Amino acid sequence: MVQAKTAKASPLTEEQRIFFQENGYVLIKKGCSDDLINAFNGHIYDVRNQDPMPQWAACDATKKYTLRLFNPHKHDSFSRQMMKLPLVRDGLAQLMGQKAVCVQSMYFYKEPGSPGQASHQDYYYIKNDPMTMIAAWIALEEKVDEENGCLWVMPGTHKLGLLSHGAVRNHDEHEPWTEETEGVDTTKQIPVIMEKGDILFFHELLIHSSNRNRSKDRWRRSYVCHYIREDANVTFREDLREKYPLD
Ligand SMILES: O=C(O)CCC(=O)C(=O)O
Repeated sequence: MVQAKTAKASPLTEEQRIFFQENGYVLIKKGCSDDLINAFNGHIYDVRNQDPMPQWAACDATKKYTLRLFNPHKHDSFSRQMMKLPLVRDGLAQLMGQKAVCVQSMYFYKEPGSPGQASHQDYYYIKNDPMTMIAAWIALEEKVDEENGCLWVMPGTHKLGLLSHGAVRNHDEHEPWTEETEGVDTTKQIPVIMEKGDILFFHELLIHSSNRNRSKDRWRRSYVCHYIREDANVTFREDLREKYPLD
């Protein structure tokens, strides 16, 4: 009997792997179906529409994380399933050379007017040993562009090592509670324009950021999960120690 395959075991081409190594990121077009994304967005909407809203899905506009649900995969099976997309699981295994496990997830809804996140390297926030972390950022809108606050990346900066981070400089664009890379000309960042279902893999040392959503009526929902190699561990961050397998 032939077992049904849910995805190609090696979804990334050689060119895509080389592009990731050279640039610190790679964009995979249409890695997730519109139907699945619509169902996921509808599910999160329904969860947040409950009365009372479950604690994990609640966001307080006066606190951190107002733009995002933090670690929904720890509470919600749909979010966990989205964290395990076969293309992501197999793509990460190609990039890491071994199986990946998930340590963090964030569902961003970033409604019009919401600030973005200043330029940073993810490793600054999530130390892991050995350093193996890669993010997978999935676009949950028809279009994610400069107007509604897309991600910006600075190609090749994953080769710079960990940079110092300090206070956020531009409060018009960025959430003030985060920290921002110092000593690098971040105007060299380029926008990553994405369509629904596109998946961006990026390295933990890649400088990236996003700006305020300046559209009138377009949200910028996205789901981003952070993964490490299965034999690696998150250090320091007690809240992100648990490793979620992707099988
Ligand atoms: O999506 C964003 O606006 C920022 C996400 C980000 O910087 C990250 O996940 O590390």
